Amino acid sequence: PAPRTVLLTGAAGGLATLMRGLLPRYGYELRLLDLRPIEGEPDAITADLADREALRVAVRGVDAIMHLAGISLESTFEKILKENIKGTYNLYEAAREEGVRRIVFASSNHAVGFTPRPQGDDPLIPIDTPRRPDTLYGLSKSFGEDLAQLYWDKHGLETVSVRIGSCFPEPTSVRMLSVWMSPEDGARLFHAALTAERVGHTVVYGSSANTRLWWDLTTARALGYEPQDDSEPYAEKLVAAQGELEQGNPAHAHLGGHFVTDPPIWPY
Ligand code: NAI
Ligand code: 15L
Repeated sequence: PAPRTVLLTGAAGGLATLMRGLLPRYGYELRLLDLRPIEGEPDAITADLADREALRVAVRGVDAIMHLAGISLESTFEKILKENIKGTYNLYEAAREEGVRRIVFASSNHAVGFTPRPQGDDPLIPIDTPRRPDTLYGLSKSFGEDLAQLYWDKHGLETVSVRIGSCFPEPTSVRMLSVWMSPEDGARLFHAALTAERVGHTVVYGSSANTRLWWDLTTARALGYEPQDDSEPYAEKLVAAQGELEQGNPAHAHLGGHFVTDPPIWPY
């Protein structure tokens, strides 16, 4: 049966707020969880991923989990360890203990961010390209993907790991013309990830059908995802303001963009 009740972690965040507006039209009942209270959502669960007992109660009886909670940019190792590594582990343990069958994990392009971007006639980056995190943040997403694989192999808990590009209402940089996922396509992809049959652990890139796309959407399409949007209408304005990506500029030469060259955040 198609999942209906979905626990959305990180529900106060930017991406989850977009999805809270779009997913109900696919028939989902969303149970919300975040560290922060959510205005206008008195039933939302205010809990920390560190609280194992609260997580067990939160996941009890849901058909699936969309795991978006965590730190969404580079941070210190201590914070990444607590929120993204231990937090994701705690959620998987709660899901295993309560018999939840599927998780959709918000991975990130930064798990492979040090991969050189395709230029000219280069082929699109395949989903099985070796992981090359560009940050401790990207490393934590790499951990999440491996955790998902372990829980599938050992416990039969399914995951779709979505290496999201940039899911915002509009692309705001020339790089984003390649990696953008429109919110509507995001909802399409999450819906496909929640409903496709027998996914085991499937890893997909999350983006729209951009003219300047850098990576291969085959595994996402195999879930039934059919992207409808393309960032190209935004290109003229963005390129006029920022110029095309420069060859030989390391911040322009990799999938992860400036995450590759940003200085580490200390204490590393
Ligand atoms: P965000 O930072 O706006 O939202 C994250 C939410 O998680 C926040 O509301 C925060 O309070 C919550 N959170 C953090 N630690 C928590 C904890 N210990 N317990 C409970 N809640 C906690 O980030 P955004 O942009 O909404 O991203 C959502 C997820 O998608 C993140 O995991 C991010 O890494 C991933 N992602 C997002 C992309 C995007 O384009 N927005 C791109 C790639 C990945
Ligand atoms: C991410 O993983 C971040 O969570 C998001 O805020 C954007 O920076 C995105 O990647 C990106 O690569 O643009």
